[in-house]
Amino acid sequence: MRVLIISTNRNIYPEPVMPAGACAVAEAAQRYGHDVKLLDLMFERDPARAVRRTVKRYRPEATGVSIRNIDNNDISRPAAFYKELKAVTGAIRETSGAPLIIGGAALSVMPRELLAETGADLAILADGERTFPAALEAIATGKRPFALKGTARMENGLFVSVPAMLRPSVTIPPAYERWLDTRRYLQMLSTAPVLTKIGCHFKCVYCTYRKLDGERPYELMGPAEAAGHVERLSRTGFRDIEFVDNVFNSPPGHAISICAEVIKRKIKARLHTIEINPLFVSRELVRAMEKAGFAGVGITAESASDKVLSALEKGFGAEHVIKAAQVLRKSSLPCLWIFMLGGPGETNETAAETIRFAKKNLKPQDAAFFNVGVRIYPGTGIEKIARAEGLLSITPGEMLSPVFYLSPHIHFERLFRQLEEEIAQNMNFIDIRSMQSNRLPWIRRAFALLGARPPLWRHTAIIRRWLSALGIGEAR
Ligand code: B12
Ligand code: SF4
Repeated sequence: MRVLIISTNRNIYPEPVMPAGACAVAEAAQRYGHDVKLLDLMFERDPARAVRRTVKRYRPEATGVSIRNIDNNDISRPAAFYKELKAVTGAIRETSGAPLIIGGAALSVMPRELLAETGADLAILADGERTFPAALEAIATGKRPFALKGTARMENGLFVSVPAMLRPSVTIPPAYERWLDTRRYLQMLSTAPVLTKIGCHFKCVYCTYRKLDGERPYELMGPAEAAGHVERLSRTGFRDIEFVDNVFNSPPGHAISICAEVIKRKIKARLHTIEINPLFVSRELVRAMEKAGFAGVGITAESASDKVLSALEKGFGAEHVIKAAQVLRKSSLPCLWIFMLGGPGETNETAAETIRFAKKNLKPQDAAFFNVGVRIYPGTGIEKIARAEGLLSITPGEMLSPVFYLSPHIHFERLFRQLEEEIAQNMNFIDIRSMQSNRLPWIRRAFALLGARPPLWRHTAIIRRWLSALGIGEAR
């Protein structure tokens, strides 16, 4: 069958991310013997036109649409990416009568709403590498793919889903260069994604990952296989490789054994992860990550206040955050400390505690990112809290448009003022406005041309000083 996969993500903030899921699904369909084409809309000027042109030329017998982001989780300048979908699915419908199937990380967060929004025939929940080829098989043999496990559809305006019973397999990193114009991504300092597990044992109150990965134990890729993928990618021109696991260091032995395998094979790659949990930061892990070649790690602390961490149900407390900082201070790993202010239990005092922690504990080569407000998605614990506190009254169906939790115990103007002052005084502090700044794309290109390597946040202080010196203010 001729199968067209369209990756709809066009968001270039904080960096354009290679569509790992869309490529993996394309590669899986090809393994099952289909003729597959992938249209990546990331750098297309006119996405609807590109879709129409490709569909007319390729005449797909089935089209898969990959949806990564619903919105940008930015309370100050929310971007509702889901609104761009209708133009894409409309262009497909205008030019093709073939079945339209949707999938992707965003879809698994709000399948009902995205099915309604796109008018697709079928949605594939979570793992696409087995279910998508199974759906294609059903279509090719004239069967209706609706009974397949792990799918959903709208029937007479009602949402009907068949829960997944299959244990999903950990995604094999695709050969990105076969599917994408990877040069464009590398010019913007993007990294090549590798997934080494599914699942997370934490239960953070705002998290959607359980909806994506379900309630199940970890599904781990063996260290030799994971290191083998890193080696292959590094040999095919991807020097910067990012582990996109929910939490890279959980279970901790998994991360350490992958590092050990990378060290054993002497793989010359620069490794990255944005998800290190403070609870499992140990000397052993940090030493292994240094030796394996990690160029930068994100520490998802969220807060340094016990009260807030407990309300967020993070599964660790301020003592673990402090202990992680002590261990990391003795290492050479550059860290991006990630904080989320304004969640349940937050007050101006607890926010000040977190900012004080960052000022005291960051190494000179570290940066701190402060986000304010927590995006509420249907089915999460924070949705329940917001409803119980009378802060949320809209229906789940209306929650595609970004809606945020803001603690009723905090004076927000005061918080924003304080954050503004701290950012002005600490050149390695940033907030979401820096991550979404329209200067960021050209800063990325300029740094790439100057030979800089990811992660860009390592250069936060330099960038901010340059922007000030050039008289164009902060990275906003
Ligand atoms: C790592 C990660 C990042 C890294 C990416 C690094 C990199 N080099 O790729 C960074 C930190 C940069 C990042 C940034 C952002 N992220 Co992010 N990220 C993730 C994370 C943890 C993993 C994504 C990943 O690569 N998974 C591995 C791939 C293989 O899985 P997949 O894409 O889901 O694909 C599978 C299925 O979805 C399905 N599938 C995919 N496509 C298709 C197509 C078809 C046709 C079918 C049938 C199936 C199918 O099959 C695939 C294989 O099984 C997810 C959470 C998660 N667990 O998914 C959030 C997640 C994707 N991110 C999210 C968001 C919001 C963002 C940001 C907007 C945040 C921000 N404010 O900046 C940005 C957007 C960046 C951009 N330019 O688009 C959301 C998106 C949904 C939403 N809430 O809108 C998620 C789901 C987290 C969440 N809060 O729920 N992110
Ligand atoms: S650690 Fe991350 S993936 Fe796991 S529940 Fe918390 S937010 Fe979700």
